[in-house]
Amino acid sequence: MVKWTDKERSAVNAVWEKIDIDEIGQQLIPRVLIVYPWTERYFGTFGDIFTVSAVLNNPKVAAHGKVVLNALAKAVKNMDNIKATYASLSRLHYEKLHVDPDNFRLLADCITIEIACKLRSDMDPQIQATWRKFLSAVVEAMSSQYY
Ligand code: HNI
Repeated sequence: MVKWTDKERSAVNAVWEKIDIDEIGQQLIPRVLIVYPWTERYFGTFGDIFTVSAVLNNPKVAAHGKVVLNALAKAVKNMDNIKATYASLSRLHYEKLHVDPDNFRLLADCITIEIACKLRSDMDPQIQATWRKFLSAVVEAMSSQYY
């Protein structure tokens, strides 16, 4: 289990409080699909995501980031239990969605970039270090049910 200091807990919560899930959610999956275009293969049910403008105008793509961020909110609320919090979600991504777990880190990087664009100088190196530790725990938990 990942251990957190009080300072780390408050840093993660402070970052999270500055996040508008609707705003960042809309931008998140477009960024993933544009920066890492091979991730398109997992979103076959989302319709046209074959060009940058199609990705940017696809309502399912825009909506899905909010789903992911709402799941991330659960990790913020359960920092001592991230692995258990994501056990069934990890299983879903492994067994049903067949998402290669390497992609979790790529998504995590996109989350960090989106948040850094928003926080600007508030995302100082120490905050980034703690945020990275938090997202690493999320990535590890999302990968935990892969066999
Ligand atoms: Ni992910 C569905 C959370 C990474 C592809 N994903 C979900 C759902 C949640 C979720 C919540 C909705 C589940 C349900 O309907 O019961 N996904 C997360 C989280 C991460 C993550 C917290 C990592 C931090 N997912 C990824 C990655 C990919 C991905 C990296 C592919 C590149 N996810 C999907 C797909 C679906 C999905 C595809 C199904 C979408 C749909 O609506 O059909």
